[in-house]
Amino acid sequence: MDILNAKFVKEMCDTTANMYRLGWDERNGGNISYLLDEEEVAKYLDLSKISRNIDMGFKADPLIGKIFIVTGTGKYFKNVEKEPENNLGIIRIGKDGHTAELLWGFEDGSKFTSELPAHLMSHMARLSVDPENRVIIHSHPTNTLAMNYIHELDEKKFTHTLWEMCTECIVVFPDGVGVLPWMLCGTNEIGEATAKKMKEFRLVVWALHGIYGAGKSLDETFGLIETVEKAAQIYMLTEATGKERINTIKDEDMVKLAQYFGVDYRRDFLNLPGQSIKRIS
Ligand code: 2HA
Ligand code: ZN
Repeated sequence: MDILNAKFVKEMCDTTANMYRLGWDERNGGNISYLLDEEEVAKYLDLSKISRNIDMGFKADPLIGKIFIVTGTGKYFKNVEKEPENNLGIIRIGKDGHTAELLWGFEDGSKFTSELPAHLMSHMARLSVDPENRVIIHSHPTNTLAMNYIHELDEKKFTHTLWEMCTECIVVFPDGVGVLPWMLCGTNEIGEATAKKMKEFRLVVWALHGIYGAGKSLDETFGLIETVEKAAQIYMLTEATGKERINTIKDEDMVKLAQYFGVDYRRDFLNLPGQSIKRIS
């Protein structure tokens, strides 16, 4: 079977194309990694054939034998749909824990995203708290980034403002948004810091750079980032009027939403008495 017809390749093409058209992933901005089911990949590829071994520069022992489809370094989301075989690659984490075995893709000689440490370390962190996690997406969504320049970069305050901007925000990301200070990207250090946040949050802002999202599917993860970006857009649009926001969703209303939809939200991110405990459960 032709791998270009595989659902996971098509989904990667669709997601990168959507993100590019939304203006979130200029030039080579953004990267995606998606943990695949070995049996599904075996329908398209001979898993004993390794086209290249590439050192990752860090250890990912808990992921040994796991297979990911990932975007390539220096590649443009704009071009993934046209040439998936050059812009995407399928890698398996080798037995030594630090080699990526290339099973397909990167046919022009390129390799996986420079943000592989942040991706794989985030996969390990999310899988340790949610065995169903499959996807990590990094992106540079415009309004989320703009908001970084004018809003305090405090996790509680940043999350609270986003929750206030759209009624459904607290339902979509009840665990809130983690925030990392500006750090050098592409390094193991930012990878480790991101993964630490990912134990608590499915969304992590990289200050003045972009955002990381984690989820069970490409759709779910994209939807998380899309919802943050929509809230940030409302924030930026209302800020730009120079007028005071005289109507806001109140903390009491957020509690009603969380209770009605049955979500386990960050109580300590609201400003209500008796809400200092982190979780309902
Ligand atoms: O891969 O977005 O953070 C390009 C980036 C790096
Ligand atoms: Zn980036």
